[in-house]
Amino acid sequence: CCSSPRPPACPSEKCGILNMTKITENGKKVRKNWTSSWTSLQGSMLLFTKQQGSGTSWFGGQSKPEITVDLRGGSVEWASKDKSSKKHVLELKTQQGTELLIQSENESTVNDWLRALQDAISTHAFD
Ligand code: I3S
Repeated sequence: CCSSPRPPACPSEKCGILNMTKITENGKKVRKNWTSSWTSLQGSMLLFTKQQGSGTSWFGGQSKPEITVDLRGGSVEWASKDKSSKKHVLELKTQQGTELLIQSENESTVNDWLRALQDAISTHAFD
């Protein structure tokens, strides 16, 4: 992970750029809004920071995570076809009733994230 220039909040267990959208928030369906986000796994927390431009813009910007997901008590799996027309989509559900889709055009990237998220969920299951 993390070739230079090095974004903030990295190294962590896992980080990289993914497309993501919320589909449900606190149990309520919300409109999809796919965005490319810097995604960083830190312990039981998954942080998304919206990408503002490319490359060096990670420096000096306000790259405060926009969405922080608590993975404890959550679940992750391959999203069913009816959730999205995109390829390689994971569905992440939190205990708080938020559902996110995360996606990349690169299948192995998504496979790696699936494993990392499953690991984090099981490692922190009894925190
Ligand atoms: O599940 P949906 O409603 O087919 O999701 C698509 C829409 O959200 C669409 O935007 P509009 O809200 O303007 O219709 C998005 O542009 C698409 O990307 C969404 O579908 P995919 O299949 O890409 O997740």
